[in-house]
Amino acid sequence: MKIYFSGSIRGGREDAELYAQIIEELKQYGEVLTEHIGQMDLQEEEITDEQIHNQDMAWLTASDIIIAEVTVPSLGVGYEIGRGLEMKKPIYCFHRTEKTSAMISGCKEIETYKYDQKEEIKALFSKLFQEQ
Ligand code: 6IA
Repeated sequence: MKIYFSGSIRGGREDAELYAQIIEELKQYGEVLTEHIGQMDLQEEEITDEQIHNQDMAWLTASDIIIAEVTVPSLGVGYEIGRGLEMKKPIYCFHRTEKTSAMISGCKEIETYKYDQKEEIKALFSKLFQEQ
């Protein structure tokens, strides 16, 4: 199972540590293609935006499932969700805020969950990966 985890980078890194914990949790269910999203010390200089886009699109295409933490609003995460939908990938979005964008929670093809504690997200992963 190839998992594409999506989380904010230039949209804001306040949840980076949480992303790292989510990625660790996801690793028991498959290969996480986007482990760098949890890195605390991202060095962006050595790679162009075009290379980032093309590499991420290749990983998105190769993935079996997309998991996005959408609490911190990010253009890139929204873009990946939209492109993933076009590719008919199963998409699961998680947020801690009361609401997320209506374009995410209002889309029938996306499963959106509100959670408070990271233990809840672990239980949700266990359930959703059993269904895959
Ligand atoms: O608009 P944002 O930057 O917040 O978009 C975040 C999303 O876009 C993430 O889910 C990533 O998949 C993707 N993304 C944005 N920037 C990068 C990136 N930067 N590397 C990989 N994916 C990215 C360079 C960091 C690298 C040198 C470790």
